Amino acid sequence: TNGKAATSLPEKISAKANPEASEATEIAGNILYHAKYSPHFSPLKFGPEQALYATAESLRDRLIQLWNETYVHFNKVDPKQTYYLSMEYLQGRALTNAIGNLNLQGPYADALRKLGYELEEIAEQEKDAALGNGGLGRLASCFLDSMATLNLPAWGYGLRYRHGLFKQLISQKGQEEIPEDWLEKFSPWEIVRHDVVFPVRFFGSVEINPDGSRKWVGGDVVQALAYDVPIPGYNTKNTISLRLWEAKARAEDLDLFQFNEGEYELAAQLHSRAQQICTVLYPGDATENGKLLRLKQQFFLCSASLQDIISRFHERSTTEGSRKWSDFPSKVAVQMNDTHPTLAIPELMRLLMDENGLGWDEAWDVTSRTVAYTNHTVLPEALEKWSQSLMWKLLPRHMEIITEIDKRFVKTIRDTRVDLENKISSLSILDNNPQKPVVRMANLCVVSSHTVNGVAQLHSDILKAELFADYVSIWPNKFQNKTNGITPRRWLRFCSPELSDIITKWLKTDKWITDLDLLTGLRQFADNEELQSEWASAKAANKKRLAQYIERVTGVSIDPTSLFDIQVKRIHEYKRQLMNILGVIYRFKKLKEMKPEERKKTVPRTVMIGGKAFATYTNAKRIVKLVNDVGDVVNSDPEVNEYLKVVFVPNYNVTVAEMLIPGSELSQHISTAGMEASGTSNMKFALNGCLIIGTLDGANVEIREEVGEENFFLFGATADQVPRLRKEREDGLFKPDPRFDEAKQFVKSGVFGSYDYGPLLDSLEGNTGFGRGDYFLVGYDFPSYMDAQAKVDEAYKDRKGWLKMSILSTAGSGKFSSDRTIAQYAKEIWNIEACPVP
Ligand code: NBG
Repeated sequence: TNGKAATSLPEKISAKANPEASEATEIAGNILYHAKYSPHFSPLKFGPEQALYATAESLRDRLIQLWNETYVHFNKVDPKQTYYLSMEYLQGRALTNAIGNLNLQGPYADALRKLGYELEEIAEQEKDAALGNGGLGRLASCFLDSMATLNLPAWGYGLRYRHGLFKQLISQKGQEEIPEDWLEKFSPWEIVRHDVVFPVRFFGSVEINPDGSRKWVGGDVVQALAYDVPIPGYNTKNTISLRLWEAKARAEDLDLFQFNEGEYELAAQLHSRAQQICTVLYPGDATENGKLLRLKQQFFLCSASLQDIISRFHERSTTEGSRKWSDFPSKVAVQMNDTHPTLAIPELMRLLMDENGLGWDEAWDVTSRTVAYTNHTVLPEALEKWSQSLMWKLLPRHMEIITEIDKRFVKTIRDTRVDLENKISSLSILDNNPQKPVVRMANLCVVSSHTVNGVAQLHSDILKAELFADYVSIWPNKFQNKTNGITPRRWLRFCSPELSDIITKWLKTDKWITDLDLLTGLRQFADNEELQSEWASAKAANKKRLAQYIERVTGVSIDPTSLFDIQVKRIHEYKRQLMNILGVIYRFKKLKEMKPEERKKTVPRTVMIGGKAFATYTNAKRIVKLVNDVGDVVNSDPEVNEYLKVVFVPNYNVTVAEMLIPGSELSQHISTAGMEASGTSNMKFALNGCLIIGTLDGANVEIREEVGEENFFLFGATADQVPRLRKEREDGLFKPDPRFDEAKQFVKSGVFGSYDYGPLLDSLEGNTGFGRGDYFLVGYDFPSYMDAQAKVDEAYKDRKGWLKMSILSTAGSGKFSSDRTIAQYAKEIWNIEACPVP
């Protein structure tokens, strides 16, 4: 590219005769217009960054138009609409995605070329919107893409965090966190809506009116201001909204008197308190203050969104006053993404009763027919429980309502189910244990929602059999499964155009992009040599691109012909990155012991591990450090580094995933069975023709069914064996495999540096008093894991066999489109229908 030549604004754009070219000319003119007249940059400069913003703004014009058309159409048709409430969205970059969904790839690339840039180079300038932690947030973003693509009347609601998920820096100390700054300049994708503002109250007290009705008064009131991010569907006009709330103080909250007295901080205290609410994603909640702030965030999302939903319910009334509240559930569906938005329940009750005069029974009927709850984990530490005293302080009216919901629920059980009498203490919403009285948010969700779902078949089965078993006996029809999915646009079409083109060529259609089941059509060609060779060269190109990226960000040069083995996800003990690296350590030791000619017979591997550890999760941070230390030693070992490289990929995020996944050949999804609710990167890898080594956990089970068991490297205990194995492990009845001991010993011997790995390794021991007696069963699963890895090496030696498995993996991934998932939610939970803009 000639980026340098174009740092000042081009004077003229040459037009050509054909229509594509004229569209490109128009777009180029548009981009220039924004470069000149948007107030953000000096109009004389046109570097890559200016080009990005101007390009994005030119696209935004189109998106706003489509967004408006969609809004007007929905208002006219007045369909039932879904509102997806989520504390997290991991949107990643938007430029390539918007251009791709609007099918403007060619014209935009041409337009930018006229201005001296390549589209890819400009796309590279964009920062990720990382308003989420991991799978749960990325799922929400995939869902938005599918809702828009399926023309569903559906919107997302979230928070506009000033700083998204931290940036991960790897130093000699291991992981360091630095604040992320996606709004440093500004985001070209959001439209601030000064006309959409709602008050949200905190603290205060409850007043009883003469007629017995109640009113929440006093406390602090902050303003929720809407920012709309338009979400275009693929190949459709429908463009929906991700509405993100920002917290603002009111002008009158500034104490001018104090300010003029020179007490600036005091004067602006309400401003700074309002500002705190959306400052960071997931503020640490170890302190009381931290807990209070998180609870404020959750309530802020729920209150603003519900007020907005109710005002739209009124707005769409055709004739004044024609709306009946009992119609609300046939116009509105609210989906709670995990328990974080649980406060939507008491807030809707409050708005209906206190602000709109409904009685309890009517309000309860409306609320419980409107809300539904998705559970995303069975890990006890992630099931939210809020202190009752904190809740009374921050949300006194809501605690009254929750107490009443609980009282009525318990009474119904006592009256109708004597057999559950001794279960009441665990089924109730309030846990009144005098040591630590809490509100169990998951229980509130189950009691109040019309539908509860898990996110993969195994997970949903576990919810029904264990976590929510007694509720199932009360409401057998309340519980469903909705296996997660991923958008095939971002996760195949746009991140791997080479492979996509091959698929389109062999299927003779590109309809698979919105009908992913069509991929099964590839099965008949899995043995075809021509397809295999095209497949191999697309994969090779993606691997080469990945190798260049790795070298650029880590300085480690990797062999693009080695087997690329990847594990990327949040670092957590249950996900067992520790098992992966212990396997690598064992492999390294064996390679060291081999004679050179023996080594030559092995399959060269590059193991890449990436992911962020929660800032205060010590063992997870130790794992990050260990992977980096092992990498340092292995990669600089001249005897071995031709056959093994170990890379820690820093700052894993959506954009890094888009680079890694297309270049992967083997990926690891190796959680202790029963602990990973679904997993969604497993689906992305499989879709990109990457083989999985994994346990029978989460969606792995269904992926293996779909791609065929001969195309999946399975190992490990099953979920139903886990409790017994844990018991045996604790009781000292477990005999470790010698390979497991050897790998741990090797670390202890100090080969990987002087860092004290004692506490980390102790967590893998039976009952030593440290750790949890190998709670995650790394020791138990290690031998079968190593055996499965040996099978991987054997399989990789057979190039044709491997390519066939790779093709079959893609061919079997159709089920995992989020279009399928969302179509099921629409039909089986929300009861909504498509509403395409004509
Ligand atoms: C996560 C699970 C994953 C699952 C995603 C999306 C939470 C609480 N849960 O297994 O751990 O894929 O949700 O459903 O983040």
